[in-house]
Amino acid sequence: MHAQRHRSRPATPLSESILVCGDSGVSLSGPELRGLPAEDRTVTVACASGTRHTATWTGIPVFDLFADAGLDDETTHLVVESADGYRVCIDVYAAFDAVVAYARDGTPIREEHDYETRFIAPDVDGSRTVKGVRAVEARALDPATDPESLEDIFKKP
Ligand SMILES: Nc1nc2c(c(=O)[nH]1)N[C@H]1C(S)=C(S)[C@@H](COP(=O)(O)O)O[C@H]1N2
Ligand SMILES: [Mo]
Repeated sequence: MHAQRHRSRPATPLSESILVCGDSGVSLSGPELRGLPAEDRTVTVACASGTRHTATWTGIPVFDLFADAGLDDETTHLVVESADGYRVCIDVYAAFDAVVAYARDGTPIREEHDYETRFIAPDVDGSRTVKGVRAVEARALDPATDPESLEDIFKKP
């Protein structure tokens, strides 16, 4: 009987909301996020520091988050921010296949870490795969603006 407990896993609950800033600002609750259709992405997270691992992530395609907020045609970048202030700025083309993942190789991220979501994209450097996504903002950057000037990429102590 004990052995049957994990055979059918309930849908991953998500407790934290994500603020989506497009044409308007919309806060999507954990249950709302969990209700959106999910897709899988197999991605190698690789960083200059030497970190490298490959997994299949399950999550919501990032542009689907903008269904209610609305996404301007002029959008050039997505700014993705974590609760810890970690912030990245991603070219929309690089974000094309990005998901806000909540499971890694079938296991809810929360079961193994102190965060429950992660911005994951095949064409994005590992250092920009934000853990614990709190906000996603669409920006239309002037060509003279350096996207990195909007970032806050720091090493955890
Ligand atoms: N919120 C947040 N996300 C983060 C970081 C961070 O410090 N804070 N570090 C980044 C860096 S530099 C890397 S290499 C990867 C490490 O992910 P891993 O722990 O799964 O190897 O997470 C990225 N995402
Ligand atoms: Mo890193």
